[in-house]
Amino acid sequence: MLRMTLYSGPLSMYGAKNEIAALEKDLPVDVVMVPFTAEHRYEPRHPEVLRINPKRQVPVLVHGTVEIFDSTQIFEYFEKIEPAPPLWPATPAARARARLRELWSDEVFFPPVVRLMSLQGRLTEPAAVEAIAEVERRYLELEALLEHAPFLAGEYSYADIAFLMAQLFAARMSAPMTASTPRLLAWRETVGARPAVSAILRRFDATLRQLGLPIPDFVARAASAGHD
Ligand SMILES: N[C@@H](CCC(=O)N[C@@H](CS)C(=O)NCC(=O)O)C(=O)O
Repeated sequence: MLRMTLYSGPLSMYGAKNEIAALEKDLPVDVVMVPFTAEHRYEPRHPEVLRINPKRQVPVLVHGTVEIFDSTQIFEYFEKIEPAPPLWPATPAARARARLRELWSDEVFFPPVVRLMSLQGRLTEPAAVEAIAEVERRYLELEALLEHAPFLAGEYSYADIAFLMAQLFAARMSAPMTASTPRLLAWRETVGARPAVSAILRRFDATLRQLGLPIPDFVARAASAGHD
């Protein structure tokens, strides 16, 4: 298969979703890390990102003449060009549920985490307290879901990859999962132990360390497990 280029960022949650999926499917992907600093964030934007994505965001994928953006669109492309191992369930109903759960992660779970990004250091303010409470309610929803299945949508799928990354950012933003959701904690251990996932967690550990940013404990554990 022709090699492809994935433009991602060292701390891009959405790019990391695609990096994990590429590793799971052993796809011939070269990852290009766009410039990112704590001070200037994604400025200056990578020229290929500016050319291909009108939203000026990573991830962006180039595969021959195919140029696409958005992590979920890239998941769909990966699944078509390399169906094995499958990362969407087989039946239409199960697949629809998994797709919805993947969307839920980015568009329902994540918005309060985004709000928390500008509220760090002001966590006792009502807006922050409400955002953390909303994240905690979402964790409880998933805890109930995991009573019936080991993964978020039946078998391990893109839905698990998306939520693994989203909850990592929630943990970084002072809204971590806790002992009140034991099934969810066990789910994270299982997903985090997958080679494709732990490779990316180790990368996050190194980047956070380099930038002098706090490292969620499960990320540090995954990194130290990789060095045993
Ligand atoms: N829905 C998009 C979100 C992409 C996104 O928010 N990317 C972030 C990095 S994780 C970014 O490029 N942010 C810079 C910006 O929005 O200016 C996806 O799933 O790819």
